[in-house]
Amino acid sequence: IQEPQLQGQDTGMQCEDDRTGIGVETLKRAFLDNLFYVQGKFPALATKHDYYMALAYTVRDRLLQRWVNTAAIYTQQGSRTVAYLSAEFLMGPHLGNNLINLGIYNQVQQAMTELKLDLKELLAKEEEPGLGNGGLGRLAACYLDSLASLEIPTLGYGIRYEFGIFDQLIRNGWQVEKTDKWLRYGNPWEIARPEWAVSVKFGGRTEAHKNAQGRYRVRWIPHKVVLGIPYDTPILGYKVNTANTLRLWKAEAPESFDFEAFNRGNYYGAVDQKVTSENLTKVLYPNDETYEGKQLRLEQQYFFVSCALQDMLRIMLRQKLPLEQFHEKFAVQLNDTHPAIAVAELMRLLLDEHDMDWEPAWEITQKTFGYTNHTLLPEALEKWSLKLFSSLLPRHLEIIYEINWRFLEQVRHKFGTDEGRIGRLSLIDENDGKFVRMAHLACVGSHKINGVAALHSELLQKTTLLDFYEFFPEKFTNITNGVTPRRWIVLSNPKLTNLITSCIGDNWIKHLEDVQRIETYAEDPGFQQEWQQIKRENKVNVAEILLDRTGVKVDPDSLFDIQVKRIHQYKRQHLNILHAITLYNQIKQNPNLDITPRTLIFAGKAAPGYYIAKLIIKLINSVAEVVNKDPDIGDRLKVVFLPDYNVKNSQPIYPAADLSEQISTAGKEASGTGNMKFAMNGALTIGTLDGTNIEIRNAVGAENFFLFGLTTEDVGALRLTGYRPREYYKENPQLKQAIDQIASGYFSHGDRSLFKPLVDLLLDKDPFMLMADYQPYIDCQQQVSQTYRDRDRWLQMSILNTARMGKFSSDRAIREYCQQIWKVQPVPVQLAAEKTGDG
Ligand code: GPK
Repeated sequence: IQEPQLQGQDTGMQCEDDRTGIGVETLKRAFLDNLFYVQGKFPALATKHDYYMALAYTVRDRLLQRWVNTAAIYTQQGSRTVAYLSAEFLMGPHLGNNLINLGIYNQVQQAMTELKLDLKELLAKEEEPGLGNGGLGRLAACYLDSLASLEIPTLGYGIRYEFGIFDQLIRNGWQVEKTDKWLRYGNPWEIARPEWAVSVKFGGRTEAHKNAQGRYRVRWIPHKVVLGIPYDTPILGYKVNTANTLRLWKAEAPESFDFEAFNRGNYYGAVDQKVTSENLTKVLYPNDETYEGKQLRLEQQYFFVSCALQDMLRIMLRQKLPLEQFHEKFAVQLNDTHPAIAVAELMRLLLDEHDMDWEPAWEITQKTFGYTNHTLLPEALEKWSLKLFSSLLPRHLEIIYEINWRFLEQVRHKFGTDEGRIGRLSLIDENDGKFVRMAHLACVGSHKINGVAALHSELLQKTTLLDFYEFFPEKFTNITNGVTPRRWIVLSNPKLTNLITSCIGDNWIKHLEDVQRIETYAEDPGFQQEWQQIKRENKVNVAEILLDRTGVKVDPDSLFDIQVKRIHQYKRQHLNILHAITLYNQIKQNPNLDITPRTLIFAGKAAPGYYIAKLIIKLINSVAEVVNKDPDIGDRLKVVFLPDYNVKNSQPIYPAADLSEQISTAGKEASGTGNMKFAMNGALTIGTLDGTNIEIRNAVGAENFFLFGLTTEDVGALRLTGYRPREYYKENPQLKQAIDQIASGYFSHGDRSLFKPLVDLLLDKDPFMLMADYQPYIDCQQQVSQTYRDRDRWLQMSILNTARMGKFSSDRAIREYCQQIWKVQPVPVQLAAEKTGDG
């Protein structure tokens, strides 16, 4: 397909192609060429952003060669393909990652240096596509990296939000949201494919008709139609030629202009339809783990799911595959229930648009889908009121009723008429008002259902999805999450990468289990010395960032104690703050106290409508203000809130951590993935027995993990026996002092009303049991401080953490999905040049 090209070194004899060559001279030439012909600038007038764009296009050219070849091979071979459906893809900046995966980071760095440019500065110019809220969206991004690296044919399907997750400013200690205009300066990583646009229907009514064989069929007469335009981004694997596709859909009006309205003299009316259609993909909903029953959100979900399934049908037709083979061509994964309407939509497409009968269509549908559940929190479980659902998707509601009717018949057949059980299993919730339960639709319509950590999968089966587990236990499985070592070690922590590679070679980057081989150096003084040096340099780097962004000066020799993640009550950032206040009080009471100096770093966004989460941000900043300016405290304690946590800002953070805070109430954090990023980079964890913390602790060894707090069972038992948070407060003077200070305005210039809602919540209800876990947490932190003073012991623990994190590579997770759920095989891609071996 692609003409053969020279790779590698420039030789005097032959000249590399400017679009594919990777020698330093070629890269420089290609870069200047792109500056001229793409940006229309010469160096004297070029801005940093122009240089970034020129470099992005230079890298893109090298991606395209692999992308086009990959597409050709998949088309030729009709390869079985994973379709990963996700409302969120939190990709992070593309440039650095593509340099790593192409294996040209060093050449490009040298090329830029020779042109008197700083690669780091150019990397910093990229606006990241923040098309996700947190863990769920970032997991999708890590999985795309692993799928490409493992050479698995994959299409990621999602929404091209014009505005991603808001930018966070901190004003007077409060979060302020600012629109994320990530597309403002253009996006060099995407290519629009208007030729593959599809139509998506909404609203209206249905009517019966007879098909050619005289069988009843249903026709949907919609109220409106919206166009879906695909925008494709190449996803290159690590040091392979596989470049898969992330296909994101933008909504447009079918006719960008309503000429009838225009001719009637209604210019504004003519443009109106365009505006309302485009609203569909305007903005990402910024709620993490709470659903909001908004019509626009349901429209977004249906829109991208319908686009994706129609696109898959188009691919099948082009490859001349019969629709009966849909489940053989595509393994479709539902990333949570956001795309669960796909179950009904595939049925509709097969039945109504392709004239299939119910039974074969239903068999294909069930064999096609897998469903990943990401949370047990009841407020996150999506349900749509029948009123809204039927007005927007009347045909889908009919199909869901039919699915439900047939399903409940089977339930009756297996368990007899147990009305309680039937009510609990029904796809329709009739408890107060009527709702469609999306998790139920996903369970019934999928052949596999998985949780994201061992504990989480167990709890799913024992609680949230117990009735489904009893009905079809064989559908249930666990796939513990993972993260990609390419972005989260190689790109984020180049110094550590070089040290590890200098000891054991670079095979660990593709096979993270191999990193275990550094264990032999865990007690080697020379290695420890280098390990410590790297951690210190990474901390100095973050200290500079903190000074620049917050004005707070921190000591790189203090213990960097870091909690970065979405702000949520169940994640308990406020427990961490109670520890900060406790340390502060201890120093104030004993000004000569010889404590281990600490820097507490926080970052994370709160959902704009989540009042208590926003108040927690205000509390962190208020405590920081008092602690940081108190001369009695000095360098022994600093508290910093780093604004605008996102993928880009997080990358320097993980490598700089000594201590990783993973302190959710047991049973509430499905998995966690930040916990993995920290431990891989040599941070020790202080954590509860929750989510993947349990598996991390098993892997690194209990002696290398700081465990505290209630277990899931304890939490349940305590709740049953009657939990009285105020008792803990009354009986614990340190805790009482800290809470009283918050209540009395000590951190709020005497304002007693500011934090009252938070204080009342903690003392009266304390739904996440901070009061019960406070003292065990404080005691465990004391252990941390003690251990940190034993430098050699700490270093050994840190090295062992990195060495034993092999299991938590997303490559392992994806191999499990491939074997247990998707039944897909790798399809290696060779470039034409490699196949023919000529120049
Ligand atoms: C789970 F349900 C959700 C959600 O709406 N958003 C989200 O980020 C997270 N998650 C879990 O909270 C994490 O524990 C988990 O690691 C992550 O999904 C990926 O599975």
